[in-house]
Amino acid sequence: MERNSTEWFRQAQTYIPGGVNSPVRACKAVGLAAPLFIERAEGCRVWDVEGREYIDYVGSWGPMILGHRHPKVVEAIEKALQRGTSYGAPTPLEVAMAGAIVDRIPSIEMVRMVNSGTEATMSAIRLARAHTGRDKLVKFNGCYHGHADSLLVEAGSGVATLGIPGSPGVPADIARHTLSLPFNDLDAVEATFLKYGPEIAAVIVEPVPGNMGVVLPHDGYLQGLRTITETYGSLLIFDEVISGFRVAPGGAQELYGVLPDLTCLGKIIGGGLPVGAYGGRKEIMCGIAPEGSVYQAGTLSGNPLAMAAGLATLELLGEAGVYERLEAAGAKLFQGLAQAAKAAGIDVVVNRVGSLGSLFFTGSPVTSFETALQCNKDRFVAYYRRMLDCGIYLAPSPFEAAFVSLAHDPGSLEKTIACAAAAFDKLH
Ligand code: KE4
Repeated sequence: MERNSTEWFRQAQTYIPGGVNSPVRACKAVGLAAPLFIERAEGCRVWDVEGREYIDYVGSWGPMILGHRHPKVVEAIEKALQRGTSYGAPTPLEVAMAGAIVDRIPSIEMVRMVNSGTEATMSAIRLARAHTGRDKLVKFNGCYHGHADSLLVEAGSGVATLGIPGSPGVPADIARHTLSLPFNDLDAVEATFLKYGPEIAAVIVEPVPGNMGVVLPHDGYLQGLRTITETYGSLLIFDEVISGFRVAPGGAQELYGVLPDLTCLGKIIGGGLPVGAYGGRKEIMCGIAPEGSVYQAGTLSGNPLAMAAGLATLELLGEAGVYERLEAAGAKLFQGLAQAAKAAGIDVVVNRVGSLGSLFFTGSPVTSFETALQCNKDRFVAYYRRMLDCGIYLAPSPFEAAFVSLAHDPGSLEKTIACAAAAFDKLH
C-alpha cells in the first residue's frame, strides 16, 4: 500500500523516538505535522514518498557536494560491493583515503578513520586531553560538534533548534570541564585562558560555524585562537566536518591560512556513506592505540564502501575549476536571494563562504550565536513553509546551513530565487 509522509511518520513514531533517527529531521521547529519522507534523490533533487519533487539544499547536511548519485560515486560503490561490504581488517582503500586526506589538508600528517563526525570530535578531544594531561575544554556557543557528552554544552544545530539547554544525561562532573564562550570574541578567550590556561587541554571550533546558521570568523580571529593556544600549550582543534573540502580544497585551514593541531572531518569524505576522521601532527596522532595508549576503535571504521564513495568524491573535487563552479553557484543563489528580499522590502542578512551559506531574517550583522538568536524566527518559519510548498527543500531550522552542490544548475538556482521572491512578498 502506498503511504504518504503522514502515514509513514505515524508508524515511525511507534518504533523510533520522535519518529526520526536524528532530531532536526522531525521539522518540529518549522511546525510541520510530519516531515517529508524521502524516497529517492538524483542530482540536486529529492522526491518524497508521494512523488513530489524538490530542489535540495540539505544535501544530507553536507556530504552531497557533487549532487546525489553522481555516476562516478555510484560506480565506485558498485565496484567495491563486488568484493564485499565489510571485512574488519585493513584494506588498500583505507590507505588511499588516508593518503588523500594527508595530501590535501595542510595540517594533517596522520589520520584515523571513524564512522561519524561525533566520533571524530569525541576522539580528538580524548587525544588532546591525553596529550596535554589536562581536562578542560573550550568550545563556542552555537557551535555543534556532535553529541559526545563534553560537547553538548551551549551547542548549535539540533540542540539550538529544539531549545534544549545542554542535555539531560550529561553528568555535571563532565560538563564542568567544558567552557563555552561567545564566538568571534577573542577577549573572552584571553580572559578564560588567563584564569584557566594551564588546565585547558584544547579549544575546539568550527572555523566557519555552520550550526548557528553560517557565521564567518572575524579577520584575525582564527589566528588569535592559534596564538593563544600556542602560548598556553593547549591544542587547537578545527572541527571541519562541514567546512572540510567544502569551503576550499584544503578546508577552512587552507582558506584562512591557520593550521590547527588536530582536524575533525566527516560528511563529504564519505560521499554519503557513514564516515568521520580525525588527524593532525604525527607526534600527537602517534598517541592513538595501538601505537600509543589512547584508545579509540570502530567495527566499521574505514569501511570499504564508504572509502570507495569518499575517494570517488575527493577525486572529482580535485578536478580543475570545481571550486570556482561551487563559488559561482553559491554567489548566484545568495546574491539572488538577497536581491529578492531587498526588492520585497524584507530585512535579510546573508552569510556565505563558497557553496555554504545562510539567510538570516534580520537587519543587523550575524557574527555569533547571540546575534543569530535575535533573528526573526516567525519569518523564517513562514519562509521555510512557502519555499517547501514551492518545491524547495531547505534545512528546517534557522540554525543550519544551505548546501549548494555541483549539480545545482542555473535553472534550479533561478527557480529557487523565484520561489523566494514570491515567499518574501507574502512575509509582510
Ligand atoms: P555526525 O555525528 O552527525 O556525523 O557529525 C557531527 C557534527 C560534527 N561537527 C559538525 C561541525 C557538524 O555539523 C556535525 C553534524 N552536523 C549536523 C547538521 N548541522 C548533522 C545533521 C543532524 O544532526 O541530523
